[in-house]
Amino acid sequence: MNTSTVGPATVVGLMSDIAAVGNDPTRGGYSRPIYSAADMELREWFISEAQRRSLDVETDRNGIIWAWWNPAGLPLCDAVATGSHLDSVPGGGAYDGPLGVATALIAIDLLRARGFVPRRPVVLAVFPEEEGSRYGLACLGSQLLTGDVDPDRVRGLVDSDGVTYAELAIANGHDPRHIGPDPERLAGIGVFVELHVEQGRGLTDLGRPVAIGSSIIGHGRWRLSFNGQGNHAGTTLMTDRRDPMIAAAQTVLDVRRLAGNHRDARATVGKLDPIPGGTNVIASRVDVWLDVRHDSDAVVAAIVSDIADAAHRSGADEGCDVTLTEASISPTVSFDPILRDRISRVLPDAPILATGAGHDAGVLAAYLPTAMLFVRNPTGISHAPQEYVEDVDAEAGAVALADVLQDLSNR
Ligand code: HGY
Ligand code: MN
Ligand code: MN
Repeated sequence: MNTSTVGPATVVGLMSDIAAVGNDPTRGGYSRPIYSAADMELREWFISEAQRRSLDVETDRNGIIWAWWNPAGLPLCDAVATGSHLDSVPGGGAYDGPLGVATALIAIDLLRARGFVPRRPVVLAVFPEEEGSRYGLACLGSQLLTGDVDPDRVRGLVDSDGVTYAELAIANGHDPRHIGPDPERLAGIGVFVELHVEQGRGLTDLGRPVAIGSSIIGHGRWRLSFNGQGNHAGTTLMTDRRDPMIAAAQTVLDVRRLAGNHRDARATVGKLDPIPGGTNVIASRVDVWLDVRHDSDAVVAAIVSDIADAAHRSGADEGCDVTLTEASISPTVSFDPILRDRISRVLPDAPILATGAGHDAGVLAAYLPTAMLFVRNPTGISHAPQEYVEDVDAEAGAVALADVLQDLSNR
């Protein structure tokens, strides 16, 4: 509940209301995986804030929360949608996701204060598991909605504790048998605009508070598994080892080297999991998660192929076998140019910026006109506690989103 009792609600006020939810004392920042206590608390927070605003709130079979503002009682079609996600990466920043959700709520307040009555229904959406932190599949909720991911595959996804998505869904009141494409709901959305903290320094360098998105570079996630021979750290001579950690370590270095062969490519190993993971134990297996991005999908494929070849060579040198599994892949997305230009007319001072970060908007863009707004992040850092938005820019984002929603829902 917005604790600021004086004056109208603000983005800063809403963000401060959730500032203590999901703090991660070990990693710093926030850890809010799907359906964790923190995620559930944020979902409840959103629902109560939406209900306080007399929005009609529902949670669909994919766990997406929809909050309708439809004061004219119009048919729920050709809706103007906005929103984002509430889940986070491990140790993530405060703004990645929640800024777009909080700003959407305040944009409705601003439109009401203007006395504006939309001539299209407006709906706020909160998509679950955008980060894919628990099940490794980015934009899980929006991909279920669109049918971009197989529901059977999702039901069987297993988290690091061995909990399947189906078990988690049941534990949180959702029937996993019903997850999957929702063409009717998708057809009811006419346009989607996602506001998000900028995950870079573009706006800081340009000295502007808000930008319009042009595109999302292609990106994918893979898991490399190096299988060797587990053994005793003290009784196994160095010449008698098949140590997957050696091959994995060499591959991490090769990832950096091979990405450097392509201008503007990004390749990252942010997660490495030795099994069993004992200090005095030679690992039997090491899993390495790879994130590769580039605005050419062919370059992404080429880099992954080069990394896989290098990994197999390093594995062979160490007597280990190597498997590569694709977890998710998203092609480069260009947002609808007509919508982008229309929004640019509404926000003439907003520069047009590409992003290297994936978003639910990137999934929906294949099905309906979609746009993004970015809000300045002075540090340019994201997926880390140093992610930041100045108060004045947070409120500027709400005014910009309100202006865009007013233009789009005024017919
Ligand atoms: O990984 C991404 O680009 C996004 O933050 N999920
Ligand atoms: Mn993110
Ligand atoms: Mn995000």
